[in-house]
Amino acid sequence: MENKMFCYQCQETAGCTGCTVSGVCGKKPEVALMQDLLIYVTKGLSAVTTQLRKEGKAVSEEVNHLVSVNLFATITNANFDREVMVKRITQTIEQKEMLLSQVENKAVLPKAASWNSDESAYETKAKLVGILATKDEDIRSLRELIIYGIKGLAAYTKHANALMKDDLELDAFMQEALAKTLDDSLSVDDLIALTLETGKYGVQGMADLDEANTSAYGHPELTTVDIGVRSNPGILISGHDLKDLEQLLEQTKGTGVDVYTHSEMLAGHYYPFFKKYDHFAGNYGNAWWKQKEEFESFNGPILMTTNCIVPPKDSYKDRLWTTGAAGFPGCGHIDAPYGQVKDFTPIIEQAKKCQPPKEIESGSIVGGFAHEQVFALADKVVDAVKSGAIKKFVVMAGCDGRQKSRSYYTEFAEKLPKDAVILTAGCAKYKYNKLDLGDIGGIPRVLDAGQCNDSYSLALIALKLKEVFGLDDINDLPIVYNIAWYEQKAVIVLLALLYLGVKNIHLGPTLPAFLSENVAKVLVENFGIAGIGTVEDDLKLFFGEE
Ligand code: SF4
Ligand code: SF3
Repeated sequence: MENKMFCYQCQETAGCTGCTVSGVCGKKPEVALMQDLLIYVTKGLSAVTTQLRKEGKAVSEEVNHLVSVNLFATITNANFDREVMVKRITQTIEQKEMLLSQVENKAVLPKAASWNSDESAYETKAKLVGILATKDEDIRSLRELIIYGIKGLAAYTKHANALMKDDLELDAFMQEALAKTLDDSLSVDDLIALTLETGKYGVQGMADLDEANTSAYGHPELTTVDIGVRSNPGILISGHDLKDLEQLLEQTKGTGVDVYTHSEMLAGHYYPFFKKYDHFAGNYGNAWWKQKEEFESFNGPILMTTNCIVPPKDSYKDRLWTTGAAGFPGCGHIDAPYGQVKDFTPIIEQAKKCQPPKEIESGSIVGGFAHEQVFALADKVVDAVKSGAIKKFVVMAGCDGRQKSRSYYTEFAEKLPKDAVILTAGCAKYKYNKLDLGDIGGIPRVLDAGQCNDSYSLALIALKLKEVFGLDDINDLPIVYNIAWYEQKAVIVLLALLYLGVKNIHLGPTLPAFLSENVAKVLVENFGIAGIGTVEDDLKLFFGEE
């Protein structure tokens, strides 16, 4: 039977091989097809911009933003709206045509750079340019690994762009790498080299975002976040975009509406800037995949600033709003041109008519251990390592997901030796951040740096420890890596860690379906990448017999 679609970009892909009938995430074939075509035309545009740069011509920020938002919109659970994809395809072709006319040497361009058609041909074309259009399994695997890394990177770039930070070198790289995924002359070795280069730019992109976030909002600091509720109506803000959080908090001031964070937006509480808002109430709920129950009981509007949206139930669909690259058909979408203020009035007005959130949890969680906060505690941490009070750090960053097998991470955290400290970032932490794991001489046993992009902080912390202990190799540190992945942002985090020389990363709950046997072998042989086993076996592996 002919596939209706083919997508294997996330960890929950059907049968751990690929979604072919409909997405496990809820993505319909008609959306998947338009996403395939959007990626194709974005590659075409990228080939044109890359050639223009080679010819010494400038490419505008507007075009760079178009490319990164196109990529972002195709990340797992970011945007389910076919019409949005169609509009972006048309816009991308138009932009590409304009730029194509400026290219002197058109002969070097790939076919995608000249493809131009109206909407009536989109579907037919989409069926020809999806993932399976690359026949060689290893080339396909590497191309997709690079593309997924760049999708993750594009999301981070978009957040930095929202804070008016643009990195032209990074944009040029992303576009050049995308164009290279169309180049049939590149060998497996060339693409492996490009994969590592993508990791290098992954570090740069996360550093850019860190700089954008911290210069706008200060350095994250140790913070206790309430997980209960107050008595006012509330708005729940989810996703990763801190600029959206700022604008929402500003606009809800004095309205009698509280603002709560959800999932990855929890990290907003860690930044000093946001502490001045009295109505910034706390964090509601858990990681993305529990939203069907938690959005129901929240009672008020929910603003999704990025992935991860779960197709909403009718009971709260009218309360689900999107902005930026996120979208869901039938849900309200609020946006503004780059650099301008979004008007969240409709959401605030809706909130005023809603019941306050229903309490589902109470108490608090602690976080804010990004690089500066950990550096401030460096003496304490180093002493604890030297005295043997802390024997090992376990990096458990990454994503959470709905598969039952992910209870591994809760159990792993619970059964860790008591002298081990977890370093985390991303929504993976919801598997263990509400357990009472205690502290070691005042250092909490779960140090949460923030969002998945704040894995950058974890890398800086590792580099700092390497310096303090006078080591030559980052792998000589008492740090083990047991990372959970779900979507493409985790792919760029992984590639960034590989670029930094980190070896023996364990990746779970399953290895990516998009790694062919040979590509997986390269990762295993050169970087010691491995999957996970049982909790008991992995504890033995990481800590030996205690
Ligand atoms: Fe399937 Fe994941 Fe693709 Fe959704 S994003 S269609 S679940 S592979
Ligand atoms: Fe989570 Fe979607 Fe990846 Fe940013 S919010 S880590 S899954």
